[in-house]
Formats: sequence, C-alpha cells, structure tokens
Amino acid sequence: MVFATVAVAGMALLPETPAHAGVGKDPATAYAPAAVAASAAAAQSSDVKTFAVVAKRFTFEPATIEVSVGDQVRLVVTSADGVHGVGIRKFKVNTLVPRGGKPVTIDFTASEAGTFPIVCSEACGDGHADMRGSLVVASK
Ligand SMILES: [Cu+2]
Repeated sequence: MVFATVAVAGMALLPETPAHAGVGKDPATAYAPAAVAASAAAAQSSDVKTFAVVAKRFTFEPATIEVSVGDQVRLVVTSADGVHGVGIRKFKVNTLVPRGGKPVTIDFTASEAGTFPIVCSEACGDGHADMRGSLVVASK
C-alpha cells in the first residue's frame, strides 16, 4: 500500500518536459529530482545550497542567488530556449547550458564574501550582453 503510493508519486515527479516547457512552469522544477538523484553521491555534505536556475533570453531566474561564505553551492541550470552559459569568474565557473531543458549541475564553494556577477558565457542573441545575475555571498 505504502509502496504503491510512493511509486505513483515518483512517476508524477518525472514528466517528459517538451521543448516548449519554458512557456509554462519552470522546467527546472520538473527535472530537479532526477538531477539530484544522479548526483547524490556527491552530496555527502548535507550543507549544499541547491538552486534551480532557468536561463532564457535574456535573464537568469532567479537573477540573484544568496549564500553565505563557505557554503557548498549547487546550481541546477536549465535553458528555457537556446544555448546559454553560466559564468562566475570569481569561482572559475564557466559551463554551457544546452537547449532543450536538460539540466546542468554546477558545483562550487563560495569561498569569499562579496557580490559577484553571473554572466551568460555563450553569445545567445541581441540581449546577450545584458543577461546578468548576481551571486551574493554574505560574510558570517
Ligand atoms: Cu548569452
């Protein structure tokens, strides 16, 4: 009885997200369970701050990510349209995000306090240069 309920709930969490998913609800939400399960081995520390981020022309959502210095940070990034990139120079992050909504997991340690730009590292169109977010690392 309990197992049957769990199985049904699990299937409901894994819809096939079509390419046009960006029109509706955040596609990162649909993919997050699979992404977290796939990288469970890396999550030995319970102190990983995980954020689902959607890249689309020409924003990141959320645009501001707030953590504390010393945090292990995990960004699970999906694109709602074409190819984008996530660049956070301070923490040597430079990762492509493919079209089609496949999640990309980015792990780093927020080893220094400050506010750091998150940029799109892939030329994605006319608004590319304005496609920016902020990583705010609070001191403890
Ligand atoms: Cu871009």
